Amino acid sequence: MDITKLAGQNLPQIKRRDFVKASGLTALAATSGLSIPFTTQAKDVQSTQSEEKIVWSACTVNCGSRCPLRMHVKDNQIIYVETDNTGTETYNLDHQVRACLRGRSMRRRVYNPDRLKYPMKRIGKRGEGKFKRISWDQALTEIAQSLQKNIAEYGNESIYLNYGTGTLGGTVTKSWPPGSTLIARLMNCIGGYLNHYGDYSTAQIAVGLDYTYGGGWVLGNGLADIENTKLVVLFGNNPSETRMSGGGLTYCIEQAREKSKAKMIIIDPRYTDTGAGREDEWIPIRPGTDAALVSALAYVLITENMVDQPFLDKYCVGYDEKTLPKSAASNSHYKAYILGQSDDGIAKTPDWAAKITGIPADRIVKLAREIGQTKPAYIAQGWGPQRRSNGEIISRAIAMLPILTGNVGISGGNTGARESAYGVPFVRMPTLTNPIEASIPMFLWTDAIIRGTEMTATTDGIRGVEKLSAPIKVIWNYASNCLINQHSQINRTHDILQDESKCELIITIDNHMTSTAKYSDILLPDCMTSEQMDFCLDAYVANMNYVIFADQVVKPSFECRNLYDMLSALAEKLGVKQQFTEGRTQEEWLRHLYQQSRENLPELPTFAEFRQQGIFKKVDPNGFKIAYKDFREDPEQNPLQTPSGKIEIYSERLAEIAQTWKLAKDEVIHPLPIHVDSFEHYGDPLMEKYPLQLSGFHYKARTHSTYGNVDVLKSANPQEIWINPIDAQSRGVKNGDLIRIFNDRGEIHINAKVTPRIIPGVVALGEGAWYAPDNNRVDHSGCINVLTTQRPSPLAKGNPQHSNLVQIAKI
Ligand SMILES: Nc1nc2c(c(=O)[nH]1)N[C@H]1C(S)=C(S)[C@@H](COP(=O)(O)OP(=O)(O)OC[C@H]3O[C@@H](n4cnc5c(=O)[nH]c(N)nc54)[C@H](O)[C@@H]3O)O[C@H]1N2
Ligand SMILES: Nc1nc2c(c(=O)[nH]1)N[C@H]1C(S)=C(S)[C@@H](COP(=O)(O)OP(=O)(O)OC[C@H]3O[C@@H](n4cnc5c(=O)[nH]c(N)nc54)[C@H](O)[C@@H]3O)O[C@H]1N2
Ligand code: SF4
Ligand SMILES: [Mo]
Repeated sequence: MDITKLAGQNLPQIKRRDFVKASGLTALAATSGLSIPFTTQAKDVQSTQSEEKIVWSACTVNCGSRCPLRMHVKDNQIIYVETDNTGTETYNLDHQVRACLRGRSMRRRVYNPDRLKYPMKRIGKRGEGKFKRISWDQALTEIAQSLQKNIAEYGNESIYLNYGTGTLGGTVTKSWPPGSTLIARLMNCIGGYLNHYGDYSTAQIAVGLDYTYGGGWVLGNGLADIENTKLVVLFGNNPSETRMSGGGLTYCIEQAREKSKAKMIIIDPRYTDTGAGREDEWIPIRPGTDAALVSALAYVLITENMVDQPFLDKYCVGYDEKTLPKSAASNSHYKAYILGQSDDGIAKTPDWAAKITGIPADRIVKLAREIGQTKPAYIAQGWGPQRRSNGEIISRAIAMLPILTGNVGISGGNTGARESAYGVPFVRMPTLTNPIEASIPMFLWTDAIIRGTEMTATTDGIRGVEKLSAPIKVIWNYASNCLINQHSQINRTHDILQDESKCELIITIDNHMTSTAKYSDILLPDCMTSEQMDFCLDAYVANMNYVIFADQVVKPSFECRNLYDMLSALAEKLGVKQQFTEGRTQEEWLRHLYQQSRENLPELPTFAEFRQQGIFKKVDPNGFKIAYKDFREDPEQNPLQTPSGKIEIYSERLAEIAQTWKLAKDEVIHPLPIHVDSFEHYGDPLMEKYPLQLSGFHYKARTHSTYGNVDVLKSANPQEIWINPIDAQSRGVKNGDLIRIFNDRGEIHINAKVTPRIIPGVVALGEGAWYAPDNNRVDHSGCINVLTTQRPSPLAKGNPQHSNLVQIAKI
């Protein structure tokens, strides 16, 4: 690989030292744990170039972190990017929030040849990528007219705000949830819009775990609490890749373990970067079978007397006959299920689970003893295990381990959910009220285009109304690549969008010519974060959180306009400018929000001081987060928000749904967190045709698709399909070979990474590569959504994007 060539080709003005820093060499150094002396290089820059300024900006993408970027600018050009230089290395206090290699390559997104430069209108077919340049006035006039026409004909329920998280960390620019965006604010001025609920991240766990613990989103102990634990068990949780910032969780987990010396066991089909030699044990598991593993662990815990019986009696419903709800049949409790005394008559022994999970029985026994005998234990799941066709029930099953062992509500323990983080109480942009009550599961928007008015509460999980009154006619895609790249089953979406009489207008507001942009009717070129002023917040960190002053670093490129300005101009055309702007500019709004925030947080400096210092950090005044501590201390006074007020191992609400909802034969909803098969999983009859499980993951090369067009990141972290040597050998595939991956939904051609870091029978592909189809619809980038399905999971109606069956062959 010639990195010099790659790095130079798009950016001829690039400087040598900049190249070294943003190059793949540094990326490799970062992944191998080497540190690069950035500050020394910065000094070098300053001493030779006197008029250079440093301006604070931020990376606001949806990776769970948010990072400050200190941009070196000269002559309105970003020449160099650094990160936080304030604070110390003291974890959980004011430690430095260091950007990852993606953020540090921000310059390459700003000056990327894919930048959208002018408003454009589609002239070819959707997806062809043929556009003509139009004026801002024409673009906004056409949008205003189309909105008015569709509202008159179909009502505001036909206007949809698509999922999009490209600027999740922004304040004025925040892109999700829809109700927090400026698009919503504008639509609310003209009668509202069709909302969505749930997200691609956590659709199944958000619904599933709520039945166990209640109260909506289920909390976990903060990761910092790992310093009080003896054992860390992570199910499909990979913070070293999914929370990469130095301000984020990967740093916390290491620092906390440094203190507690807790043992760490990782359960994942892949040997992840979170392991990378730092784990004590990696237990490879067949995807989608965690509930079988947990059931067998429960079997050992029960038969070897390691369950916390007083905890189960006092705090839980349905562990055994004593606490089973009256409505439940006798012997329908969890213990009976595990011991084989309920309907199926199968004891969930380690031997039983070994066949399903691929984990040897003796290893299961050992793990059970380890969990049963080490207290407290921090047991957590990432969101990989739940992004599946049986994800709801899997998320509940994993939570059974801390429940059975009484680890809930104590320091050093956890609920089985992912960690909670502290949030700074900063004031957000007000977006007015949406008069439209209807809301769809975020995953079903393609269906809402073709059969919207057939969709009801019980068939498709429609909320707010019994039934939709209109199909989707207009789509807003703001900071979203979810029209194509990030939504499942691209070829189905393609077919649906080809019929322009169905969805009549697709508006995309983005910085780059993405695959979503190519399927849009009107393209509005947005400013990048560094081309405007905003506050950046909402990172996932442990006990310390922060807000970043993202200042305007350079003037907008080409004809780009920021979201606030373009929507203000559209508001004027729609006759609602005063209501939309309240007479403020973007900067005036930020000053206004800041003033309000200072009332919540008196320690915030003045606006001018904040601008200068760039980042404001605050440590959680309440110390380490321990989820459901109050409940543990006094369950009578502090009941959970479940119907019983207790942890519901047996859920009567789920028993009722299982009776009343229409489900296909291969879909199971069950009152207990049992192991079930589901579509496109191990054991599916479809495996005869497609014998490999294709599992996705979130990749360090990108944040979803964002940064996916940065050449140096691409060359340092190539897009490859992981395949075990056993599966490769039987197909004659060698490392680096070009292979076909296919199922009935599509085909990808990409290179193989033959590695023992993946369990046999499973192949893995990082999500987010930029869809690159040829004329036969074969993708050549490794965009996994060519192969994923739009069939939703049974309970949440969520995206089962990690559950896919495929075959591969050498080309
Ligand atoms: N198969 C599969 N698919 C998945 C997933 C998976 O695991 N597997 N994960 C899912 C998950 S969890 C999520 S959250 C979604 C994420 O899906 P998206 O929210 O669509 O995330 P991105 O692909 O990063 O797309 C964000 C878009 O915002 C744009 N953008 C970035 N900065 C700016 C800006 O300043 N202004 C504007 N206007 N645009 C900007 C980017 O160019 C990009 O087009 O993907 C989901 N899709
Ligand atoms: N670098 C980077 N960071 C990101 C993102 C990104 O795109 N790039 N996206 C961000 C977003 S929006 C989100 S939602 C989060 C996503 O965070 P997660 O959903 O937790 O991330 P994934 O990589 O999908 O899954 C985590 C791990 O679960 C494993 N896994 C998959 N299936 C199973 C299973 O059945 N059982 C078990 N035990 N393990 C399984 C995967 O191999 C992976 O290592 O990441 C965030 N962080
Ligand atoms: S991609 Fe995430 S971790 Fe990396 S710089 Fe941006 S916000 Fe930070
Ligand atoms: Mo996500």
